[in-house]
Amino acid sequence: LDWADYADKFRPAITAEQPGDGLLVRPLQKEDYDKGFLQLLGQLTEVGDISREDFLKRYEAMTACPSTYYPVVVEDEVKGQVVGAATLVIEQKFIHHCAVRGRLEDVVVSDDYRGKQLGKLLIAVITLLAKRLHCYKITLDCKDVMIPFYSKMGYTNEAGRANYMTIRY
Ligand code: 16G
Repeated sequence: LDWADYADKFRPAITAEQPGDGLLVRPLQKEDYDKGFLQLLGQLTEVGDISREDFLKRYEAMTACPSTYYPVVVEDEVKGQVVGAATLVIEQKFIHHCAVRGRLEDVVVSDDYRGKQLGKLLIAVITLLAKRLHCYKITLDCKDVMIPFYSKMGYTNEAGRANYMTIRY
């Protein structure tokens, strides 16, 4: 799997380097607290009222885990706003010869930026990053309505062997 495998999925063609006019794909940074990152996550699920201090503490805690959290954002540099985000989490395993695996988490694109292929771009970037970091697999969980979208990006429902089960607290 490499970038060429995604080429036919983007019309017009966009890449991580050229995601569209005024847009930039980059890692999350501390300043994103003031660029609407948490408000964007609020379009995915409940976020809550997070103070700057709490945000920075969590950011530092993630950074302190080397090679584990890879939060990626799309910024509209004209507006100085984060308009898309997705995170790769790497989990260390004993199985598969002490392998690592990836999880694609917290994918969200702002309502106002629909139709710019940014969701697809984030999926491609994270999926290829996981491969480059030697993950033996990457998984995600999502709502039923999102299954066609992730299927188009190469994710499959491994029926019978990979059900997603939950306990909520
Ligand atoms: C979706 C997300 C997951 C996120 C969860 C939050 C993707 C691929 N999946 O399942 O990462 O953490 O929603 O929903 O982005 P929750 O608040 O119900 O846990």
